[in-house]
Amino acid sequence: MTISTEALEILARQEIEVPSWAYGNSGTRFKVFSTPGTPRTVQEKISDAAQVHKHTGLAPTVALHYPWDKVDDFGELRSFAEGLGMKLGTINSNTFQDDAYKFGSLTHSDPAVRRMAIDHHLQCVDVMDATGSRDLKIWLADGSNYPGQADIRTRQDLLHESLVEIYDRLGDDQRMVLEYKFFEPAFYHMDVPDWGTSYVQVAALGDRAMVCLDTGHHAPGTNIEFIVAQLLRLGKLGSFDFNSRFYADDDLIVGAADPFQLFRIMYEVVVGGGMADDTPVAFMLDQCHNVEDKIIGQIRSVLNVQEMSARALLVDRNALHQAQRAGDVMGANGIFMDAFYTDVRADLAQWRESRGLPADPIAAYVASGYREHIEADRVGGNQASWGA
Ligand code: LRH
Ligand code: MN
Ligand code: MN
Repeated sequence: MTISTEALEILARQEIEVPSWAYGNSGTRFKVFSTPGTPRTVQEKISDAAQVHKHTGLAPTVALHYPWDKVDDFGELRSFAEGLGMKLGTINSNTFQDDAYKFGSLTHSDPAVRRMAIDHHLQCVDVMDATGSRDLKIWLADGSNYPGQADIRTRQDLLHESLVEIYDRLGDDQRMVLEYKFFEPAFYHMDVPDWGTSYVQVAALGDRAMVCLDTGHHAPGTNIEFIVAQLLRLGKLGSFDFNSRFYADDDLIVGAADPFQLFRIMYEVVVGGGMADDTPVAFMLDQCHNVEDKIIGQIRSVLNVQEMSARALLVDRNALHQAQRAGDVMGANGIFMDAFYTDVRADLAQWRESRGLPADPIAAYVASGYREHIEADRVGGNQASWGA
């Protein structure tokens, strides 16, 4: 099986957004290991992100987290990024680090805290106006740890009220994506725990509010590709936060833990129109690199998404539908698995070269000397960490 010309055209327009926080030091609650050459400023994070794009041609935008990536002049930051051939992407809000948010933010029972959280989001939209970003991503840490601690039903109503105010501030070309997560930091209930809750909340707002699916935010065993199919069917899949996990919200390299799951997800994206020219689906990474090289980790991640997209595009859909209609269980499964087991790496390497990109992006990055350069250059100052 080789990748068709039509599939290559689809792959040529694929873009995967990288997160600024992937380039900072991160870790677990036990230890954050630092890496020489880690960025000290937002500009240095964007420079590192530009390396991923330079060697893969796949990642022209970088998502920012506010206020982790706060600067005085976001217009200037936009020009800086553009000078490196990059664009600023999704603005991620942050209502999980202030003391005021101990018992919630947009769902807090105290109107003063809700006001503070709404105002933060309005500020994020101001940032989007300056950066030219389309998407505001909202992930809430809101929830409770003990049964009875919070009025879970009222909090849904409060969330709706808060989101209405934020949604109304969006420009015509801007969108809101609401990310769900089934646990952590709250352990009994989260106010946006699942796709259904996110869907209900965004559906009540309007067309420019959609769901963000973070692949690491589900209970083990969840059929994520089913959720992808359903949200695409409903026209409400706004974006992905791609990463992989073995146990919890591990934020590991996408496709590292379960490449087959990534294939199944990409297949549903393909059949649901998520790779079409005018797709509303934004592909983003949400990852942290605790022990591995961060830039190489990001290159590996975008390549894994590309590889599984290519394999998903290989599925012989006509033959598959025929087998499905005929009730040919093993035939249908065989057709699906044939595509998954097809190694597309050599074809993609050749195709990359034909487009003026390195056949082996990781080798090209290592040979470029960029790592030695940043290790020597970025001494002194504070290295960025997950969160700053
Ligand atoms: C929450 C989350 C969310 C945040 C990011 C740093 O677990 O996935 O997307 O903004 O981590
Ligand atoms: Mn996420
Ligand atoms: Mn997460």
